Amino acid sequence: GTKDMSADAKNPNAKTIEILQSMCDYYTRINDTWRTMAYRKAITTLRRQTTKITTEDEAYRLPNIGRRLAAKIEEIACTDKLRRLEYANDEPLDQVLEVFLKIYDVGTSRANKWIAQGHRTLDDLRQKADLTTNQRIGVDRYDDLNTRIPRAEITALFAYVQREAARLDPSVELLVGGSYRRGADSSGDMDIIVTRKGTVSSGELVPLLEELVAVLTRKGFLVAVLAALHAHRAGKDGPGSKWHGCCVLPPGEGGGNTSGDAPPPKQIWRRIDFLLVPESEYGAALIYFTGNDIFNRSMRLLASKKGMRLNQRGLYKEVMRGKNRVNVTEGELLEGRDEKRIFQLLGVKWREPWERWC
Ligand code: DCP
Ligand code: MG
Ligand code: MN
Repeated sequence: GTKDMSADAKNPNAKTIEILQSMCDYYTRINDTWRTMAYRKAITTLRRQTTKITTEDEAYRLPNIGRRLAAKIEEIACTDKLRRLEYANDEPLDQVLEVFLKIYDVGTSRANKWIAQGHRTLDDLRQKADLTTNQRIGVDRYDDLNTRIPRAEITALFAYVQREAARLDPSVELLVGGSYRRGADSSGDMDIIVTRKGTVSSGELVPLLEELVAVLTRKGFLVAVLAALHAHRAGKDGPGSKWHGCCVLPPGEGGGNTSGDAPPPKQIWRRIDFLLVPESEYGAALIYFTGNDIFNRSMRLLASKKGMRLNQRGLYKEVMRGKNRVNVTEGELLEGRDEKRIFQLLGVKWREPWERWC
């Protein structure tokens, strides 16, 4: 690590490079060739920069710098040191990072900040960290929310929701999208798409979902709110078009063990998402919320190659307007409500949901 020392000293990222170099030396010592290479490449990239890189996003946009390394670069730039280094000889911090990253709604930057503050276990976080309401749920229900949901349980949970929804409004239509619709044996969460004939905006479904959430909460089915309807900004999806939370099947509904002397097993909290979709956008929303994400990306790419645009609301004809052909509107709507028709207009053979794994 002595090469280019004089040049590095003049580099705006000198301090960052120096610390990354010590990390690189450490990884060389413990024969972690993969990380050694990653650090070497990142250092080379930083040497070429003429401005100081201070944020994770900035670093991540550069060549050969991954998310984790980008977060480390931000940490160094902000604190002039890397906590990771202080523990490099005795703490398997990557394992801590792995644990923290599986907390609901926690990303690399948040997780690394906790590590930098000295937290090493979920108990540390529970007792000493400043957690948001959602992070606390994610920590307290860590095992639950990282346990996959068997298909049969989703079927049972959905039957419960559908029964209550039909009681409130017989004309509402519910469907489970996501990996369940793709035929998965188990899913990370349950994605319920809610629609009704004749609707043209998701707002029309908001009162119904508010009622449904209230009923399901009263009955003990919904046990936590992670994203409430009103918490969503009015954006492209329309105001309050989704609700995220947790649910369990109430005891006596096949959820708890009601026979025998043994205490009922503790219910596993399951992630549940409600997505409000007007009938006019149902087909496009079905494609989007069925996924998977790779399949969605390839459909969008195909659309753009054909001068069209696909999003979760519809398939549009691209209209280029204004200076520099900056596209100022969504373009002319070609199709929104019919899933099969969207495939047709894109000129691709229909694929059943279970054929959309990529
Ligand atoms: N989706 C997407 N891009 C994202 C996130 C989601 O296109 N970044 C779409 C495709 C997904 C669907 O939304 O299939 C539902 O998102 P989930 O995160 O619930 O993913 P899945 O249901 O596919 O998988 P899991 O079993 O983990 O829930
Ligand atoms: Mg899902
Ligand atoms: Mn989901």
